[in-house]
Amino acid sequence: MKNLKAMLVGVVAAVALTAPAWASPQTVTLNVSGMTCEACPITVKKALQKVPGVSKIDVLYEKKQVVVTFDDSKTNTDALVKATTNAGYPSQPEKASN
Ligand SMILES: [Cu+2]
Repeated sequence: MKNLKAMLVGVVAAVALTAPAWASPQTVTLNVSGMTCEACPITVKKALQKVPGVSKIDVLYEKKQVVVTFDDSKTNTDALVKATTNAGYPSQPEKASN
C-alpha cells in the first residue's frame, strides 16, 4: 500500500504542475463598433469561442461591446481582437487588461 500512496502523491504533483498556479482569469471589454444588427453578436461570439482559453463571453449589443473572460496563460487581448477582426468585426480593448 506504500507504493499506491507514493503513486497518488506523484499524480497530485503532476496535476499541480500542469495547472499553473499563476494562471488567473482576466476580463477585457472590447468595443466592437461594427455590430449593427442582432445577428452580429452571434458571429462575434462564435469567433471568440474558438480562441483557446476563453471561458466567458457577454455581448452587450446595445453598447456595442463584448466582455470576454479568458485565461491569461493561454491567450491575450491581442488574440481576442484578432479573432473578432478576422470574423469581420474589428475591435478595440476599452482599457488595457494589464
Ligand atoms: Cu449584423
